[in-house]
Amino acid sequence: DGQIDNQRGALVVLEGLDRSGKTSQCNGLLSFLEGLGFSVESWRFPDRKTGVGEMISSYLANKSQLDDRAIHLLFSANRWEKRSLMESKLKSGTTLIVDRYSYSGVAFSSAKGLDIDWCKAPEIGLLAPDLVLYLDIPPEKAADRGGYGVEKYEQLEFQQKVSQHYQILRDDTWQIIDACLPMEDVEKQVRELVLDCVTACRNGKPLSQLWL
Ligand code: NYM
Repeated sequence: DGQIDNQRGALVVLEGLDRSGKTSQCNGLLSFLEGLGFSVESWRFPDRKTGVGEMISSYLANKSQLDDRAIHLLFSANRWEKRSLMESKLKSGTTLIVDRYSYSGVAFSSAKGLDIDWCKAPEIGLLAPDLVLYLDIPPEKAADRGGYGVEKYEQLEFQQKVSQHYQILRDDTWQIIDACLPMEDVEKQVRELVLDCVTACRNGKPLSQLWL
């Protein structure tokens, strides 16, 4: 219809512990929405392809050491360097499916003991997701799923702390999905929630900013 130019895309974020199934769900959503004819892209943070992303990647691989606050700010900077592209994509009608965002940033860093408000501060002003799908899985179950890799943070005890810190960040954009259900059931719930969200955004739901 004639309004198509004004219809914005939705900012959909998937969050959850390592091994909660986020990446599979992101891939599934991308092809589902493409199949329905929507303009859609799948993004992830950290975006390891930028200069900042390379520093993050080296830190996660234990190839470099960084102060806890320094790495926190790099994760945040990695989102800031993509902010304007994110906004223009959304405004031109493209829906973004994003694997991790500011909630990972705050949950992982505050799980190390950093103050939560300090962790949130650099995220203020980034675009707020229209929908956060939290794939909820007990840390022990996530650990059973083929085990963790060798990157930093991929240990059960730390993931238990991250899980607790995620809970503090829940807000009304969150939908909690039981990630222990069979994958098809998770996928079905994810699709329904995302379709509703995409529709709301097309119908004029305004874009907002984080944590103001
Ligand atoms: N991570 C991710 C953070 O600590 N802060 C952040 O802001 C983001 C986006 O990086 N264990 C952590 C969570 C993961 C790790 O993510 C790499 P992935 O999704 O495994 O590439």
